[in-house]
Amino acid sequence: MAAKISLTRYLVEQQREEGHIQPQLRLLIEVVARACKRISQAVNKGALGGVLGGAETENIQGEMQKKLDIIANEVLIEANEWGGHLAAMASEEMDSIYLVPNRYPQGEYLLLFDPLDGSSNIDVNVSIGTIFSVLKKPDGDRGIEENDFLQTGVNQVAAGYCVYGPQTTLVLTVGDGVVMFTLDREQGSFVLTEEHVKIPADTKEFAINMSNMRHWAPPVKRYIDECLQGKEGVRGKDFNMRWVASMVADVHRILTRGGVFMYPWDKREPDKAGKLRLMYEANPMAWLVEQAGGAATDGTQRILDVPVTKLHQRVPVFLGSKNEVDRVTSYHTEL
Ligand code: AHM
Ligand code: MG
Repeated sequence: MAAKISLTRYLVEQQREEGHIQPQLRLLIEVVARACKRISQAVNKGALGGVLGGAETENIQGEMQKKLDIIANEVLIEANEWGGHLAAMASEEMDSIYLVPNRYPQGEYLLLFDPLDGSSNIDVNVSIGTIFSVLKKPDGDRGIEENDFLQTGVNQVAAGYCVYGPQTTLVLTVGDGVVMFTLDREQGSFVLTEEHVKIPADTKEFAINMSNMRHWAPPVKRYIDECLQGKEGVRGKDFNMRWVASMVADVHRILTRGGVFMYPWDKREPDKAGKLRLMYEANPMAWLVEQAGGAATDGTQRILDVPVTKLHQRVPVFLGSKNEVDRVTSYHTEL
């Protein structure tokens, strides 16, 4: 029987043979994976670990934090601050950037994360996850500032997520396709379980929060109306709908069997570009989806090209099977 390939071995071989991964980046990915293992343990314990429920604090987005949001954030910071691979971090749960303390060596990378995505699903025992994105810090010895993080998604050097569901699965890209690793709890390591992940170009499955329908813009309403008409309508086929309300779980389904995921702008809060955050939710997911042959836009342009002006910037998201994303994007752009 072929030997199982652990994440460590996979990364070492990528570094040695393919030259895709620099040593500091390899360390960074391993450290993030180690932190995800710890978060997975905390998530698994649930009520037994006293980690469920609210923390009675708000993040900068004005959202109430859960205990596990804060625990996951702390785990990621503690794991990453001392290894010498990072210059600074940014998180959905922190107002501004976190500089690696002076007592540790500074590395060349910047790490962004949503420590626990899908927070509303924690207490009801539904899949949640950690999303991360890695950028390079600008050259030079000056101190890192928030502006240094404001790079478009095309500049990412690694991106991924870890989904805590029936299995704990780490999904990764360094710009050479998408690979998946499943946590083997007996061995305590992530094992390679899927290479060359591909999203089919066509699909009959969409994911959107339908309760917001009355607030959508006309192109989104048109797209969903046509899906709902099924065989009898212009699309000539029936569609199925799924909405987990954890982006990580919805994107994981799309990487596994195709589909289209949408979180559009809507009229509830017209001044907000969307609900999801560009830098640590949309950008890493968009890159993974593109690397698996899918597409990701904000309705008019590639998410990876969206100019960044703020760390916690929001963006509308349409991602998944290419032909469906192209269609809903064309409804936004055609005259
Ligand atoms: P979170 O980062 O606070 O968990 O919020 C992001 C989540 C996404 O995972 C998911 O796609 C969306 O918000 C769910 O929104 P809704 O509550 O409208 O279903
Ligand atoms: Mg989130």
